[in-house]
Amino acid sequence: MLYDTVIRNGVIATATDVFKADLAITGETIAAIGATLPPGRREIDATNRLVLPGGVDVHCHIEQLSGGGLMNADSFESATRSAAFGGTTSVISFAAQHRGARLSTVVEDYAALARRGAVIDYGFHLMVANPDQQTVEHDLPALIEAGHRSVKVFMTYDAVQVSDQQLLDVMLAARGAGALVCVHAENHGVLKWMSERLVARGYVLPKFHAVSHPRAAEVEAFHRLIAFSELLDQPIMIFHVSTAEGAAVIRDARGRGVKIFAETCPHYLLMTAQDLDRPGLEGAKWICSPPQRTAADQEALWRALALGDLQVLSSDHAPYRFDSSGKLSAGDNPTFKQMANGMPGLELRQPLLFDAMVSQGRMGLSKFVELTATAPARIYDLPGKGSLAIGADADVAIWNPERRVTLANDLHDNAGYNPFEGRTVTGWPETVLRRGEVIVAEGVINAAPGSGRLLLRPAGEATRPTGRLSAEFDPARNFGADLY
Ligand code: DUC
Ligand code: ZN
Ligand code: ZN
Ligand code: ZN
Repeated sequence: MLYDTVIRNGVIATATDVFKADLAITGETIAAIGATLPPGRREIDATNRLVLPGGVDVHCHIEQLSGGGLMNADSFESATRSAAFGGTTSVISFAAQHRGARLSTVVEDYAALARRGAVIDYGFHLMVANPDQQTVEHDLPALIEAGHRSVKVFMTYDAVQVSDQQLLDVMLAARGAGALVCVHAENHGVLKWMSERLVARGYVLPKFHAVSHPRAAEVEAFHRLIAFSELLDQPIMIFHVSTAEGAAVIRDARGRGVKIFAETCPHYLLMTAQDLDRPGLEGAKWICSPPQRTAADQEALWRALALGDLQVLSSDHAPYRFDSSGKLSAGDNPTFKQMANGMPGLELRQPLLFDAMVSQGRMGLSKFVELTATAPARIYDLPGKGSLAIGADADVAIWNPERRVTLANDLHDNAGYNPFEGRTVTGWPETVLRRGEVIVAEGVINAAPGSGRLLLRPAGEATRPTGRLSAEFDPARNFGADLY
């Protein structure tokens, strides 16, 4: 029997093991992993290379209309192409509802865009901004049951935020249908109050964006959200943790048995609020929410990742060009409040983290694989993704651990700038396979737009309540009142 492809003589890494072996592919899946496998129609020499699962980036905004009505800079084609160049082979992006839009239509629209452009496999978070009765009682459960097993809500941003009551509605609907609830958690009132005072006094430069998001706003929203999770016994994912205090709140809640997950992103580990402080409006390129914080926060986040308090590393890819179509859409003298939030991150998420974790020795190869591929695939129930195992999808990235690259303004997304330009990293994904097909080799991509596939997800472990309802939430049992 002849395999389709054999990747030979590499060092294979999973979230638990690192070992030298050949890896064979038949069709779209991994057929064998072993010491000396028989030949394949195609042989890939991986001597002195690492053979890793393709990265799984579960937080990226692609071809998405922002709350402010601004289209982000990427199409599914440009975003997923850039992901592939960085060794990432699966994404979860957002089907983003706006007020007045019907969620089921929104999902159809985003799915059509992805079907046309995506070059890697993709799933959707159901982003709810209009939790009316039709959404909460009909569309949301139906879409969850159809395999979109995660819901996203914002606790801030005027155009998309949900109230506490609405958040509870969405969480209860997710609980009924079986979905993880992902949340952008910052206190809306604090952000508004701070930014209005800053702008009124003329503090409008990009660096004041960081000032306008006090760390207490994150801490307060985490506490409130966790209280809701505890009340309803509904699992949640806290997006983009940025502060030491926020990580501590999560650790504390997990310690008392609340089922919550959390992520952080490369920019919170590798940047600080100083990155916003540049001449003129230049700092707008680094505006994202929550903002970058301090070196002490970086250390606390690394520690939280090492301890398992945070389980996922995502990019929060949200590309806007540094021109009137994006960051500078509000005219000549914009305030930080009018500048689109977000940075491109899909392409460099893995190279930056490989360098920080593996090359600089912070955590090691298996932890890198776990945080950037295996854990996100498990928590979000992406079938066949995130690990190298027999029967799994043959999504493979072959890394040269010695290659040094000075990052330039040459990313394959459409943001037009690289927020990490000028840094040097060691370790680079040179060859990338998606379901057995070589899609990146020698700096060239070969993947047809639309060849990526929609990932529908079963209701997995992360979506399941613990089964320990708080007394208040179970009035039927306690008081004979049927509220749900
Ligand atoms: N913040 C968000 O909440 N979403 C997209 C990007 C960002 O910076
Ligand atoms: Zn229906
Ligand atoms: Zn967010
Ligand atoms: Zn985001």
